[in-house]
Amino acid sequence: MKGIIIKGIAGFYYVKTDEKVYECKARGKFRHEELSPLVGDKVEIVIENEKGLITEIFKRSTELVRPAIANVTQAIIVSAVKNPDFNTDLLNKFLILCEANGLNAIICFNKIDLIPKEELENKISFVKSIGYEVLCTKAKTGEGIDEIRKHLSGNVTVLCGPSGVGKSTILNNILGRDAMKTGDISEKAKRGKHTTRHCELLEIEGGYLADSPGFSSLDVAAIGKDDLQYCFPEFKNYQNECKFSTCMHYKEPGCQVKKALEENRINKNRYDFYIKTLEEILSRREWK
Ligand SMILES: Nc1nc2c(ncn2[C@@H]2O[C@H](COP(=O)(O)OP(=O)(O)OP(=O)(O)O)[C@@H](O)[C@H]2O)c(=O)[nH]1
Ligand SMILES: [Mg+2]
Ligand SMILES: [Zn+2]
Repeated sequence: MKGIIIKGIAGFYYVKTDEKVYECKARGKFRHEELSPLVGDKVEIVIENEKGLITEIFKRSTELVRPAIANVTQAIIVSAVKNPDFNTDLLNKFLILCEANGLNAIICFNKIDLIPKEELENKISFVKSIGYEVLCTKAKTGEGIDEIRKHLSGNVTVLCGPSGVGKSTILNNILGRDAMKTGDISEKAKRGKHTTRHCELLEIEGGYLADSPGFSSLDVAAIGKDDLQYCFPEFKNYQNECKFSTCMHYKEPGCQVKKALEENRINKNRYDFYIKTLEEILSRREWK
């Protein structure tokens, strides 16, 4: 029987088939192959004595490490505009990972009740200048949730972002029921308390939507130095026009990306982040 893993907890995987959801274990061979089943995996299962066993994991179209989920087509990156504070570096890193995986990325600013309108407008124009779609929500009251719903049909979407930004609140609002537990953020540090501990796929609007645990760091070092520039969609109009075809838009002369930066057609924060990440990648690996 074929199915999709919708949840994994403590060594058990919940596999949805056309018939029903089966609690399954994974066959030992995966451990030897260092392949762990992920939520979102399409799998083959067999049922023996009422117990399910995953016997095969089909090839993944995408694979994220954080959150650990396979085969998603789209990520909604949830950022609270305040409480916890907006983290631009983390957003930039996650966008790189989305691009590297070929995922459609949408940015959702939540808790818009907590900052003045002008401040929100600044944040929105930053994201729009990169070229991504922005949605604004006040998940607590349901404001903006319909906009998110419109993007779900036919997609496998993951809600991701730091702890406490309101991912589970958004999901519950979309579903119209309390499917996931939500948690307060700490009064003092204004940080989330890592309420959600696992990824879980839920069927909605002819697609799937996954909640995921909040993360506080991301690693983009696995991306190749030559691939990094293609994770910045706003470079696209310039990167093939540089003097050198191998230009990394770093210290090379005749660079059109740097020219676009000087003329404010590329956001400085983003370019600086590109260079910072490139230097990190270069220093961590020996390129021969
Ligand atoms: N002021 C305000 N608070 C909100 C809003 N949306 C969610 N919250 C609150 O933010 C807190 C954290 O919400 P969660 O949905 O648990 O956050 P999460 O992103 O799922 O966090 P983790 O599961 O820890 O990763 C809760 O107290 C929510 O009530 C909003 O639009 N405005
Ligand atoms: Mg949560
Ligand atoms: Zn260049």
